[in-house]
Amino acid sequence: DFVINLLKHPTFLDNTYTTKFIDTTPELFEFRARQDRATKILTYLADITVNGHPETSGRAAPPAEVRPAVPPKPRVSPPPAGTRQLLEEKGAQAVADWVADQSRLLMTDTAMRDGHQSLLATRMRSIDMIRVAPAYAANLPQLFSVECWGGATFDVAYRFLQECPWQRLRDIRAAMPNLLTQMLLRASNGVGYTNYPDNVVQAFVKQAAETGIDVFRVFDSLNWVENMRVAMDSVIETGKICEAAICYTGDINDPDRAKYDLQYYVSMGKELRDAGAHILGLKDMAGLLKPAAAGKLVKALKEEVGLPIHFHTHDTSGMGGASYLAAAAAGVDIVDGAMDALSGNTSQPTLGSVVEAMAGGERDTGLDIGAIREISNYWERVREDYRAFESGLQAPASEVYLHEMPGGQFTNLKAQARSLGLEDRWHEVAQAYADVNQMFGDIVKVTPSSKVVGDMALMMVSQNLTRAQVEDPNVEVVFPDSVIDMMKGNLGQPPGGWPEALQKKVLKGEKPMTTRPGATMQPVDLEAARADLSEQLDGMAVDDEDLNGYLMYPKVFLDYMGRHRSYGPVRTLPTRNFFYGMEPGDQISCEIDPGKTLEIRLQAIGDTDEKGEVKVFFELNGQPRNIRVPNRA
Ligand code: BTN
Ligand code: 3PY
Ligand code: ZN
Repeated sequence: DFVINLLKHPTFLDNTYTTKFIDTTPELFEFRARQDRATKILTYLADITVNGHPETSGRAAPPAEVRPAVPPKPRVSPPPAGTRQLLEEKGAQAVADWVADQSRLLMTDTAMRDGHQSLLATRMRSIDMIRVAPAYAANLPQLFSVECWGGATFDVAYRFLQECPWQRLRDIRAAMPNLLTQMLLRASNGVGYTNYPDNVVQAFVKQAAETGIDVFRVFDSLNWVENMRVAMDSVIETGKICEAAICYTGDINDPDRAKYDLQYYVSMGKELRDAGAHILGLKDMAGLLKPAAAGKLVKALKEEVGLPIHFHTHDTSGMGGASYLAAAAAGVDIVDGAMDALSGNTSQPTLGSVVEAMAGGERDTGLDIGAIREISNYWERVREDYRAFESGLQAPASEVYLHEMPGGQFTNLKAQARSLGLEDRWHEVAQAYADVNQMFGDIVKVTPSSKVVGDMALMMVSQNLTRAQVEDPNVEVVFPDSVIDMMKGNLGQPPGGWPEALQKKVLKGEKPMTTRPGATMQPVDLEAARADLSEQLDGMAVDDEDLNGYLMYPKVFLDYMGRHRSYGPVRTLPTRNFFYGMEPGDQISCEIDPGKTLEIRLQAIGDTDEKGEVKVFFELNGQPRNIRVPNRA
């Protein structure tokens, strides 16, 4: 009967009902009183304390001594006007025009998205971002944007961090009211790994804009512009900024890679401009755009396409900063850096160092290097808590020009190789990745096409298969599902199509699709999906954010909701305690609602009883509370 209760609730009646109601309107859950959320959090803490967290056990642990991560103080309040005010007051085209007018080199910080996606397996929790966001807003109002959402962060939040990605966005948005928030959108693949029906992509973009995204970087994993239009049109319709991206692969200065030459990129840029892009993204996801080529490409795109250019690279080779300098000299408008402590190697070039390199020159960024250092010092401390997710990569390497793996995939694939017992054959995996790319016809490799190439490469190394054997019609090969799916045309079409002989072998005679997958996929009945989801959640009301989470990742979302019922708002726990629980004598606080804080102290851990359970003794806001959990350790 809480449904009736809900319908009469004032926030529902006046239509402001857009937030997570379990967390923000607990009075609706009188039958599970406030105290109950505290019990849930204590249950989680007790469980992790006794059994460890499945994601961190067996991995390197953070330093034993806990130094609190203190975010820098905002120097002014409220924060000065920034790019966001321009968007709000004058619209997306005005922002693009303003960008084109600047002589400064504009910058985006990627620490909250690509930085940790590329260095820490995407595991950074919202609380660590939200705490520092006010310092970004007050102390770095000259930033073009803050990339803080999309890509792999969406499903990792639900799947591994037990938190709602929409809530993360809402909180970051509120903490940085003057800065443009930016996301990475995989066009028809949404924030997933396969094409979705058009109306699912449209609904997702609308919701992301509503919850707080200002700049959408849209790309297609095969550079198929046809497959980007639905997402681009949806972004444009919301009034937000459509940054359509060219994914860079190959080498425009290498005559052996003529498929992706200067002309290829210039014509793609023109197609994206004609499709309505406000800004042209140059997305160098693997960090292959060498300095001389970067200068040449930026110059050509500026002259022939005419849009402002936003260049994104990864520093896997160690050459990323040099490419930025060359691009800046050639007139690039915006570049992506990561705050120093989350930069370098497979992440973005070092933001502070780019700022220093430009300082005092014609293209001085105007950013305060002192403010950058303070924020970076905060990230440096935060990063320690995520030691379990460090890749162990020791140095940049020119090998990236051989394998061409995206920065966001590199460490992931390495971990996958390790789990298959192939760790000491990593350089063979790298070679196989390059071979698979050639075998597939030399394609763009970025999520999800990069995952398909990775799956195939791992399979070849683990089964000791060569490219010649895979291509031989007389050698039987059991292809990974992702390869079959891609060859069927389910991710779209690469330039020049798929190699026919291989495609035939993979599909065993089945006819591939050559049209846009979304054009023939049935639209999802959104209200039926909402009703279906509600029923699976025992009649709980389903808002648009939850519905969109469910449409992207049905099972991941339902699993998240199931755990949410047992563990409550664990996103409010400090990261140390989320991953490692507590030690007797530890005291922490977590704010489960604005102004409502739980003070939690772990008193003692009991022995395991005859039922295999452990009693954990807490003090909650000064009152003793005992929780029993099974000992599974
Ligand atoms: C996951 O990895 O499934 C998400 C993290 C939450 C899982 C909880 S943590 C406490 C309990 N112990 C486990 O092994 N799983 C759950
Ligand atoms: C993603 O899609 O998550 C990426 O980072 C691609 O570069
Ligand atoms: Zn990237």
